Amino acid sequence: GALTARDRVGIQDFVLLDETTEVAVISNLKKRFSKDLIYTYIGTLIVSVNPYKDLDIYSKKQMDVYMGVNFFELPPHIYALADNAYHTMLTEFNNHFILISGESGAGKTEASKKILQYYAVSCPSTTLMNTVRDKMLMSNPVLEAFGNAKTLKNDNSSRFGKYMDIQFDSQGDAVGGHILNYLLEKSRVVHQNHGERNFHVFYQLVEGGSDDLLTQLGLERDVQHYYYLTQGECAIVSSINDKNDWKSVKNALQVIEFDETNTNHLFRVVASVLHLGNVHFDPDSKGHALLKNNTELNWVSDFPSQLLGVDANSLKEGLTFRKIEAKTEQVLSPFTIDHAIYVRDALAKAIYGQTFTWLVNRINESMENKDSSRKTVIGLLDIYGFEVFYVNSFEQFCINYCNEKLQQLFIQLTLKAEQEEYEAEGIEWEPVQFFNNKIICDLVEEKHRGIISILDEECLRPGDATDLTFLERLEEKMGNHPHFVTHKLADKMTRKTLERGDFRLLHYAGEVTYCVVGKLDKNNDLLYRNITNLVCQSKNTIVRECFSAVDTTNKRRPETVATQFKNSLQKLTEMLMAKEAWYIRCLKSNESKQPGQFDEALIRHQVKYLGLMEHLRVRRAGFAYRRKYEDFLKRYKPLCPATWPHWRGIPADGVELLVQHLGYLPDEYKMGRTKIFIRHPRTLYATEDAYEKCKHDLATKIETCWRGA
Ligand code: AOV
Ligand code: MG
Repeated sequence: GALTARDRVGIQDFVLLDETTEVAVISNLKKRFSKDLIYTYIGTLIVSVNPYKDLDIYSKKQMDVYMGVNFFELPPHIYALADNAYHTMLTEFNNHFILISGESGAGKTEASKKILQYYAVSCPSTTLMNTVRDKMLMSNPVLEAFGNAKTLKNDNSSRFGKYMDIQFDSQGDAVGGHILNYLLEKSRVVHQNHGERNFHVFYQLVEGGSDDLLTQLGLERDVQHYYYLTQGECAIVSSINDKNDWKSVKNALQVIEFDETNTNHLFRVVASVLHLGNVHFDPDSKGHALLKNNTELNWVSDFPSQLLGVDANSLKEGLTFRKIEAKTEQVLSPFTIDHAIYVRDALAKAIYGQTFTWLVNRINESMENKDSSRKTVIGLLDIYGFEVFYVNSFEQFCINYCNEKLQQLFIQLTLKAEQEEYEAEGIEWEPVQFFNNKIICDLVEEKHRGIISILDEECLRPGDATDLTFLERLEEKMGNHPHFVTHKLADKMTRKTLERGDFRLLHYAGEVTYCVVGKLDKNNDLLYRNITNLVCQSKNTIVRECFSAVDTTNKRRPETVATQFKNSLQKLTEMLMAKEAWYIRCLKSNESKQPGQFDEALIRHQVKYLGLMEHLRVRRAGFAYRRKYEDFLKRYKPLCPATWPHWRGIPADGVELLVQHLGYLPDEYKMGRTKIFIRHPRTLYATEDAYEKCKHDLATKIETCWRGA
């Protein structure tokens, strides 16, 4: 017999599956993936599977197709979600956000870029606003150059969290933008694991910068020459064209109106980091650090280039001595080589990290809409995905904690939204059991008791606190927690041994072994005062601006990195809770970044931990399907003589007539205040099939008439 559309391309909306088993869900995903159909709905949520190849579904033509069209009438697409959010925003005049989640390499950043493009290209616009849109679009290549890097999981991995508001006026014009950035993985500036790179911008500059520019910055056109670029031993990556990317970045900087001075100073910061990395030390007779030579240091400081424009002797002193203020005099205490390297790296990380924040601020100024009329926003959240490496450190701890928080947000919002909808529509509901990861969030962030608190305590404890004493405290306090595993318990619980310096967390997305080495330092993130004072006087305006803002007179200890991060995530969560949420859940199709490969075990794991099955069950718990009366009527009115071609009464009455004509049984559906709720998907199925047949008959009839004429 003839294949129905359902057999050919799978089911567009999981809610309509006959059975809600994991097997059925995965087989549907697989069927669609093999046809390059990477998007599938669960209601209005989108599940996306990374195709690892360019699909011809993001053209202007495609955008036009999805403009203003009813959500369920076209094949699933992120444009449909973007458009639905946009029109809801316009009609209800409220704020929205799109939560894009999934593990590292699943396709979050690509999805967020495509949605931004959709708004920039397809919303109505005036010439004036075109420049704002261009700036919004062009913020991407710049921030990616400075904030993304090749990791083992993703050749273009986001190493910072990003939340971008797109602001719309009451006409629906995109009129401004604002970005919030979260914790950049600064340690990458000075160290990369095997198979990974530093941030893209360094390679772009060295490969793509003009001869003149490189001469001016004292750089050689050879990435292998730079210590900070070569630790991962993969400076050249086949999928990345640094030379071309450099051109895009330079062009983007112009669009976002960076003037010559700013651009120039920005490149100097980048170059000075490269030079700093090549400052090496030799031991003197007592084992104290001595600069190997002055060449690199001179480039960084005041001669001949003024990359940073600081006094060369002071910088040299700062890198090799600690100044201790005694009662009446200053004592210089010389560094060991390790200590000198540590201070050098701290300086490089600090100037790069501060410059990144400065960059975001400048971009925000350039996208700012100064008009005070009321605006609504659609926010795009694109953060670093859950990641597990061979060695996981402070950075992975923060990244995975962040993902834990977003999963919690998702759980709260989906449960909440569902409950509220039934309540608002006056319909009874029975809750579905979720694994609630709040227990893991608490384990990390709880006041006085969580891992971050214990880490902070150790950081603040004077005397003999070390990474290992931190681990001991953790084991004392967390030893019995179901999601915490120490090396003492590891064998019994999971039969996987743990090294002495490790602890393991059982995250919602899988277990991760964290190494405590360096945790205290990274959490403290301190720069010696003499170095801070030095960079405060930098002749490089960016650096001076960044560090003068850091208040050095304040004697109170600044908050630790983890605590700042925790607080910023708390603020983010509160801000998002006040908006209407839309979801894109990205799945990684395979670990080798290959097109056409659908790794079932990998997909199953993600379907599990992303809670897709539970989400599906919640959607179907009481009533699998709901549709606004108007929309339901608009689509299915040809199926009933009373409603075809027009229904002139109240939509709910029309729907009632329609479903009675179709023979819906009384317990198959409920009439809410604004929507019809349908219990079983098969009911809607039958209706949908009838609709298809009716459309087909109609088309045949028209064709026959036409032929006959
Ligand atoms: P991520 O943002 O989720 O990872 P990306 O969006 O950077 O992942 O996607 C990783 C790579 O997968 C991209 O560079 C593309 O090559 C490919 N890809 C993703 N989505 C698509 C798509 N829709 N069409 C074609 N190719 C795609 V991370 O930032 O690492 O958490 O930290
Ligand atoms: Mg990303």
